[in-house]
Amino acid sequence: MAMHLAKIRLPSGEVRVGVTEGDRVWATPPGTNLNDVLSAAQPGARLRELTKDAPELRAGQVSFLPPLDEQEVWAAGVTYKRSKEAREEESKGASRFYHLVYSAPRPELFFKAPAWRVRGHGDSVRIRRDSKWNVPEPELALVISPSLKLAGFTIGNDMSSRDIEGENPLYLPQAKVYDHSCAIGPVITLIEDMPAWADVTIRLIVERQGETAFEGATTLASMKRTPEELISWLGRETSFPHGAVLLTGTGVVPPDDFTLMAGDFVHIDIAGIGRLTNRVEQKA
Ligand code: DO4
Ligand code: MG
Repeated sequence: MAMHLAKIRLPSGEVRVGVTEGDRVWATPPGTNLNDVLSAAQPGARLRELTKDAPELRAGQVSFLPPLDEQEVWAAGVTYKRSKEAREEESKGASRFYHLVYSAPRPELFFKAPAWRVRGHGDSVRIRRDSKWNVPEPELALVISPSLKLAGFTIGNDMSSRDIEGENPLYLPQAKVYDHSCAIGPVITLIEDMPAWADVTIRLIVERQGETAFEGATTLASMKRTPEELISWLGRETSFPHGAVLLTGTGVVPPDDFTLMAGDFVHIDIAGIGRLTNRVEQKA
């Protein structure tokens, strides 16, 4: 069974880097941070060494925090045809820019959240009060070391207000960046433990009052860009002393008559990583 990296809160309240294997969890010694593992030449071996004397816990005894220390979260956009087409539809006057960015060598990259604004597995995510058309965006997230090496993968939800972006693409930061608009987790899968790229399925399920209100899926075979390409553009003129997390864009867009509602649950499953679940809320 594959090992995963996590940031956990222990029953004592202490926060540690953790290792999970199925339902079993081990904490690394105090003072270890995620980059100590992610920057190691052999992250899997480093994890085993750090946890060799740790007592075994069960997943139910700990809570899973966003797997971040001080890493910034960035996001790529329009990396799947489905995302390009949905945005061309929602933003009539500006549709040609989505076509251009889908085909251009330079990808769309935007700053999504500092680590402190990121929500974890089991936390709530938010829809804006000044928007009537909101969707989750289920995305593979690249975990990048300070030296810009791809170290692993996690799951991201790039919550988005489609009517705000559709009104004018210059409103993108308001459609994408607000309190509780980004969730990441629950664990990081090291690259050596990830299934073959083209076989990786990303599935989105929106649950409303116990029923499935929307379900859709894609595979990484449909992504137009490679992780290496996105990381090289991200790091061209920007350094990341704490490393970074890069969301790679959505390939699952619900139909135009669908919007999230407060009380919905968003489940995102990515093969080889697990499930990220968040409840949707709207500020009173
Ligand atoms: O162009 C706007 C953002 C696109 C995006 O977030 C995505 O394709 O996932
Ligand atoms: Mg997105």
